[in-house]
Amino acid sequence: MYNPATDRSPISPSFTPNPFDKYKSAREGMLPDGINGIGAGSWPDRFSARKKVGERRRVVRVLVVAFLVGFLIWFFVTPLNWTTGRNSGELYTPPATDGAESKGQHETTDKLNPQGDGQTIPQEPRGQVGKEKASFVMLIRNGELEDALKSMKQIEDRFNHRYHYPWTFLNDVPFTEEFMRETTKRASGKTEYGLIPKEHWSVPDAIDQDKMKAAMKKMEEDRVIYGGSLSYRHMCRFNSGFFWRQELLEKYEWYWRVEPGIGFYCDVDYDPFEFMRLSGKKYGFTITLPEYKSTIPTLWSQTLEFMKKNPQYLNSNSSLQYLLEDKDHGKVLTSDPPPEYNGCHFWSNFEIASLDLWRSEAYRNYFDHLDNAGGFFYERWGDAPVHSIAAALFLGTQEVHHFADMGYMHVPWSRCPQPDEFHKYAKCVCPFEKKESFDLNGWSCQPRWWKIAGKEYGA
Ligand SMILES: Nc1nc2c(ncn2[C@@H]2O[C@H](COP(=O)(O)OP(=O)(O)O)[C@@H](O)[C@H]2O)c(=O)[nH]1
Ligand SMILES: [Mg+2]
Repeated sequence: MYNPATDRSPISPSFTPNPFDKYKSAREGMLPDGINGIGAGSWPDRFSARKKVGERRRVVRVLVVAFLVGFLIWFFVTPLNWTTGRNSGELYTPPATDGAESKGQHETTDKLNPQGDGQTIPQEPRGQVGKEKASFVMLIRNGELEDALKSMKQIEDRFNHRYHYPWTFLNDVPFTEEFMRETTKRASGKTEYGLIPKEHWSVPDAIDQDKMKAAMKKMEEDRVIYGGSLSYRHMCRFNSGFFWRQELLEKYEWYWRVEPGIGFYCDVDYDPFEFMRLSGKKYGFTITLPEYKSTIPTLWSQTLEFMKKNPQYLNSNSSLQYLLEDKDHGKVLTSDPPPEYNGCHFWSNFEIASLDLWRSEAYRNYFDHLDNAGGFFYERWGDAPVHSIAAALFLGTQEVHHFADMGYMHVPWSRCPQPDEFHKYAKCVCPFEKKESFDLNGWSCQPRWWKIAGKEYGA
């Protein structure tokens, strides 16, 4: 089986010699001293030697020198032409913001405009090297551009500059031209920008708005995190039930969720999408922790109700024990009294996962059940516990993967691999002591995960 830890390619087996050395020895003696400063021998020696050269050889030498000088002039004067030559026909014109948006989606930015009317951005060819049908996905506001670029820079430098996977950006309002231009510049793969359809980002008719507002007010008074925010509720419901239904994502099988302002601390010198496919994984995470119970008072009872009606969706090799207060509970949900949820979830601001997991009948039905129950608005259900409960119940434990080799930070928690080898081979630069890694924090659900899934190398 593919193991990124042991199967990783050897890093820097030896230093490559300075590539210019071979040119240096070839040039030695060819040009008189002073032209490039690396000629051998003293000038008088060479002068006396030249006196012995016949008239014909002298002419040949003059021609060679003239050719070389001409070549050097051409070489240094024309680089700009080279650049435009490479880019001509590949200029990006930012999409017009008027009628150009079709079906709620922005134009894709890999459209080329050789005339370059309006503001143009030269682009390198953006051919994908990675073989999987996969994309980065970032739900983001225009105002978070700086933090988006920080996240992208790290993911590109640590991984994607070798694979050129595309980036898909989603927003509930149109992206600004600046946002599209700057993120396109930062991506090594194609970029696409989607405007979320209104029905994926609004309060459903069935929701009693007065009841919702009263609940939000109460949660705000109780200082529940994001308790009074309607946009946060839209975001959580969207990430639970709709991001994977966006038209731009239809062509993909895998996604890597990226949030603005994250830290990504180690090289990834293999393709995690390919790894997921080859090893039969469906959901990958880096950090696991308990949810604030005040945001999900009835999420678990609704889940039990759904599972009672649909027992066929419980995987025979589920990760149920990871979710339960009583770690010795076993693999049944129908006990009396019913098992209690401990709040553990995979932190969904990072996810590498299969889109088919969310497209499955089990998950669609689960989401519909939760949506009808109204807890995204009357409470403040997060997409993280919703995704995690589904992944833990519907998938086999072996289909869920902890990316133990990845160093990751989303405020306020961060983790890094523990073994020194990872810091050496994957060039991890973690801005904290290894012992500060969240996996070792008393709040982390990682030990629970390790107990049922075993420790991955690198943890
Ligand atoms: N377009 C858009 N994106 C949002 C909105 N609210 C949150 N997001 C995005 O959703 C993700 C999660 O939101 P964030 O504020 O980071 O929540 P936290 O990580 O739970 O603190 C981030 O990628 C945000 O950029 C919103 O109202 N509109
Ligand atoms: Mg965030």
